[in-house]
Amino acid sequence: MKLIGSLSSPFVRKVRIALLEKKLECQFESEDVWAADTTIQQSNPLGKVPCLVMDDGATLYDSRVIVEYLDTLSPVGRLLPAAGRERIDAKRWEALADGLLDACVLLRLEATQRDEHERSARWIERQRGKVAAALPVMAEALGEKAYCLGSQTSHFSLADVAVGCALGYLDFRFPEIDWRTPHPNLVRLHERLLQRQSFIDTAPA
Ligand SMILES: N[C@@H](CCC(=O)N[C@@H](CS)C(=O)NCC(=O)O)C(=O)O
Repeated sequence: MKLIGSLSSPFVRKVRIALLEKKLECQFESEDVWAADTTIQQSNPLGKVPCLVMDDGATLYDSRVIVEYLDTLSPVGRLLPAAGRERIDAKRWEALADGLLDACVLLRLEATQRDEHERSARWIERQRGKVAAALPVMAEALGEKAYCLGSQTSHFSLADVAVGCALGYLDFRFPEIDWRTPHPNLVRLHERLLQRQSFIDTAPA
């Protein structure tokens, strides 16, 4: 398998963490999707990373589909519960964390890919509002649990991978957004996740 991506993308990081947690071998091919000569659309018509090239040459995107596929390849480091309410809870956590990241990526594009006169204050405000609204919902759902998923006894899952990537990206690209002061339980989760080798090895760069 080959993963096409960039070391700064939080969506690519989600897949890299899944590969490490599941101890799956995979080549990494670095791709700058913003470069004029990018060939990403030969693998993903949407022109986005991550994109997974499977051994038979078929390609998979996006990060949610890739991670779900990887989880079927081995019982090691199971990331998604097999079925039922817990499985869909994990997917909802992932949708929330990815949605926060979508807003962050749009904010970043506004700042890096558009000229000053093209930028829209209303659009920026709208995206910032999504980030600001998602964080307290995450904190409320986490409560005093060690990990996102489960009620009394929580356990590490894809939900934590997704939330950890979202919080890590905020620190990486938006250090001015203070999510720590209002949400000490998210800080505790983030610190717990940062002790895992998979998170250490994939720190955004
Ligand atoms: N929903 C997608 C989002 C992927 C995404 O937005 N990737 C960004 C890099 S962080 C990208 O490739 N953007 C290029 C573009 O929008 O043209 C996923 O989960 O994989």
